[in-house]
Amino acid sequence: MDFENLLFEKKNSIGYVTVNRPKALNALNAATMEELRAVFTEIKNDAAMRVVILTGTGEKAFIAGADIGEIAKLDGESGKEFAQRGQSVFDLIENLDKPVIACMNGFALGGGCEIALACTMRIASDNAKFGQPEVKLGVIPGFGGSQRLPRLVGKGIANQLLLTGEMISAQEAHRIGLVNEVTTPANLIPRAEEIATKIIANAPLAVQYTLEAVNQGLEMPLGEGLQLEASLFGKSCATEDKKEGTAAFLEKRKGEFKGR
Ligand code: CO8
Repeated sequence: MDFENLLFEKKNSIGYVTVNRPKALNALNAATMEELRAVFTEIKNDAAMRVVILTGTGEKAFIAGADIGEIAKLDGESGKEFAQRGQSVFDLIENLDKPVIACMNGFALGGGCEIALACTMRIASDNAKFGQPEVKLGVIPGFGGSQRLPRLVGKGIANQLLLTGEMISAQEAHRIGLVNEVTTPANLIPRAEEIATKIIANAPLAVQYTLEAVNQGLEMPLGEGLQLEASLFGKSCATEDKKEGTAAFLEKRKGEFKGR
């Protein structure tokens, strides 16, 4: 599939998705959002792709937000519709059944921070900057920021970021738990590949069920979440890979997983 605003590559079971609108600091216009929907749908349906690395072209920006030129034209009705359409793309990323690692290599603002919040984990280069500056434009986050940010960093810190619109450094983002790790720009993709390789060595269905347990469980009261965990644990016990994984341990060898 060819894209105008994305680069897409597959290598060693990893899908590399790069938002590629450097002239607009990789801002997400409607066309890019639809391309993201298409590429993540393709990745979801491709069992050979196990982990996704999402980043932005260049060293200045991961994604500097939704395209402000397009936001300027929205009215009440089209704004709601635009937000819902964008949210459905980010929901697809969050519920892909495969880990998506956001590699934040520069400005991650507004919709750029929100897409990363929908990813499974976030790694930042030490020059990255984060923020939800929507209030400075007279709007609020529309791609999940008001919901996912407080769930990740807590209500008080999220409120401060959402209400001031201030940018924070990668170090501060790490301190508040917005990003998992901070590294140098040169090490950003290699570090994500290291994490991806570790995940890919594990049993594919166990990885998928773990994502389901965490994503769905966080939406439930603890008791229901524990029931969900027990039933997914049961499903994992019924897999060939569980036989292989436990046998490999007992036989002191490395497990060879088949995703069955
Ligand atoms: N949209 C469109 N164009 C952008 C955007 C953007 N978000 N960000 C940067 N650009 C463009 C600039 O207009 C400029 O274009 P040109 O060269 O043609 O003038 C080019 O990228 C380079 O940017 P700057 O010259 O501004 O670069 P600086 O280094 O001076 O500043 C900043 C970098 C600080 C990142 C600055 O560009 C900036 O503040 N950008 C906007 C950041 C922002 O406010 N993002 C949030 C947008 S709102 C949002 O994401 C809401 C998401 C939910 C929407 C829900 C829909 C209903």
